[in-house]
Amino acid sequence: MDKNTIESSLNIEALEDRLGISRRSFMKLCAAMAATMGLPAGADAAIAEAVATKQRPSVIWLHFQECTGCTESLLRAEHPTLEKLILDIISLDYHETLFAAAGHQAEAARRAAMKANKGKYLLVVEGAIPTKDNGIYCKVGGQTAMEMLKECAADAAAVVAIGSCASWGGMPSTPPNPTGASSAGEVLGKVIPNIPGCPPNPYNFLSTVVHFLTFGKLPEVDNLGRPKFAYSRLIHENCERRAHFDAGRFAMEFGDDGHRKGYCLYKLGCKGPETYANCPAILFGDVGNASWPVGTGHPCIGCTEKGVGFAKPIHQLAVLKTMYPPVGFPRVIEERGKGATLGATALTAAIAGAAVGAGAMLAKNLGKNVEIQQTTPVEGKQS
Ligand code: FSX
Ligand code: SF4
Ligand code: F3S
Repeated sequence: MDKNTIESSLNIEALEDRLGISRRSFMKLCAAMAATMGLPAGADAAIAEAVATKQRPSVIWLHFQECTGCTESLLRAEHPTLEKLILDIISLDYHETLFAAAGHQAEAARRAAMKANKGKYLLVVEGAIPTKDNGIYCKVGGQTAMEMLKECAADAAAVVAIGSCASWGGMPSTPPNPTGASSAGEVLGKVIPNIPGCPPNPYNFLSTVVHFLTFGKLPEVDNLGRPKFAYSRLIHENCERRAHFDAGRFAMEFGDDGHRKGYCLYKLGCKGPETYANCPAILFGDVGNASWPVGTGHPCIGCTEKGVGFAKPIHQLAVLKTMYPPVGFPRVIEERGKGATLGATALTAAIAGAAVGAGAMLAKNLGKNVEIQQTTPVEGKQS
C-alpha cells in the first residue's frame, strides 16, 4: 500500500485521540523515524500502519545499577508526543520507576506478563549488572540482578540494552569497579542490541522499538551490537565545529576567546574523533540548533563509547581515529599574505599532538579516503 492509501485506511481520528497529535504531525514523525533509520521509500507508511494497527508488544523493563537517566530522557523529551508515543506503542508491563504497583504486587505482575507473553515480549535492560560476590550488590525482590536478568531473558523475543551502563558497564564500571559492574550482554554471554549513551538519545530507542514493531525484528547492528543507523559515524564527522578543527582553530580554555567564538573543543578533550554516535545529527530535547554537548560548549566525553566515556579523563586528548588537523593549509586566522611556512605547519602538528606527515593530510584534503593509523601516541598529552 502506498502512503496515501495507508493514510486514508487508518482511522485517523481515533489515532489522533489516542496519540494526542494531529495526523500531519504523526506522519511527519513516521517519516523522520524512517529517515533516521535510513529505510527506503515507503517505510514511513509501513511504520504509520504498524503504529496505528498492530498489537502493542509487551515490554518488561529492568533497572539495575544506574541513575534512571535513560527513562528520564524518554519522559523529559520536549517533543510533545515522544513519551506518549513510546508508552502508547508498547505495553509496558513492568517498569520499577513508572509502575504504580510496588513490592510483591509488582513482581507478580512481571511474572504474569512473562507467562502471558512467553517468547514474544521485548526485554529492555537499563543499568549495569554487578557480578562480583555472586552479584549481591544489586537485588530486587530478593533476586540478584544477575538472576533476574537471566530469568527474564530466557523467554524474551529480544533483549535490548538501553544506556551505556547496560551496554558496556558505563559509569558503575569505572575503575576500580568495586562491584564488578558488567553489561547485560556479558552476563548473558552474547552480543545483544545496545543503545549506548548516558543517557542515550530517546529517538534512537524509539526508532529501534518502532523497527521491531513494524518489521518484527530489531535493526541491523554493528559488531558491538549498536544499531548501525545511529552509531556508524564518528561524532567528529557531523560536528558543526568541524570547520574550525580543519582550519586549526581551537578553544584552549573554557571561556577564552576561541571558546566564546565556538571554535573546536578538541584541545579541551573532546572525544568526538573517537566516538561513534549520531548526537550532532539528531540533537537532544527538540529545542533547536546546538542542543547537544558540543553545541553547548562542552567537549564530548565519549559517553556512547566503551573504553572512552568514564574511562578516559575528560580533558585528555582524543585518539584521532581517521583524521588529523590539516597541516598543509595556510591558517585561516592569519593575516593575508602570511601563509603557513613549512616550519609553521610542523608546529601546528606538534601543537595538536598529532605528528603526521603533511603529505598524508594533503591526501585527505584532496578527498582521498585514507584511514590513517595512529603512529604517535597522543593520549595523555595536553598541549
Ligand atoms: Fe543513567 Fe541509564 Fe547513564 Fe546509565 O542511562 S544516564 S547512568 S547510561 O543506565 O540511567
Ligand atoms: Fe567537534 Fe569535537 Fe571534532 Fe572539534 S574535536 S570538530 S568539537 S567533534
Ligand atoms: Fe555522549 Fe558525546 Fe553524544 S558525550 S551524548 S556521545 S556528544
